[in-house]
Amino acid sequence: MNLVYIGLGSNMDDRARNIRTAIEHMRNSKGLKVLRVSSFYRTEPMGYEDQDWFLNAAVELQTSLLPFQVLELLQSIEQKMERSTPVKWGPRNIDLDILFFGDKIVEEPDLTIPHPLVEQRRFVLEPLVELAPNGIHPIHKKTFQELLDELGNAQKVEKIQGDS
Ligand code: PH2
Ligand code: MG
Ligand code: MG
Repeated sequence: MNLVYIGLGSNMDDRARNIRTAIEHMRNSKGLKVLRVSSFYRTEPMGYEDQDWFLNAAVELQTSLLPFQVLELLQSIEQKMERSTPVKWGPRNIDLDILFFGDKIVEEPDLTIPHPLVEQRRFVLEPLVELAPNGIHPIHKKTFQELLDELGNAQKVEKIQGDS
């Protein structure tokens, strides 16, 4: 069994609904057990700025599947939701990324775990720290809380109260 953290993001259509639908699909996926869901956060777009703000969240799940099997499940959920991504880092109705997979380190052409940009992204770290402040980054050997403290709050991220 591994504890796995998934990052969810959406900045098209009904963003909260898209995130809730993706979580429902995860709950219905054989082999994934959704344990906890973070609050939802309104976040400034990063990488490609000329687009709407995102809604981001994180999910903690338990699984005995392999990283590539979880990746496949997440991709099939994105496909079911007719994910559209015309532009790299551009607008998308749903994005599901594996952030951490227990303390596993995976470096394959199609899959990098931990997610290589975690420590640069407040929109990932805020929801993650809400779920697991003492979680450890297996490469940097720092807690998620420490990564967030080091990153600071230059990127705008607002927790949505009472709406997850
Ligand atoms: N996802 C990206 C690029 N930029 N910015 C925010 N705020 N939230 C995201 O989920 C996001 C992004 C590519 O996946
Ligand atoms: Mg992403
Ligand atoms: Mg992705």
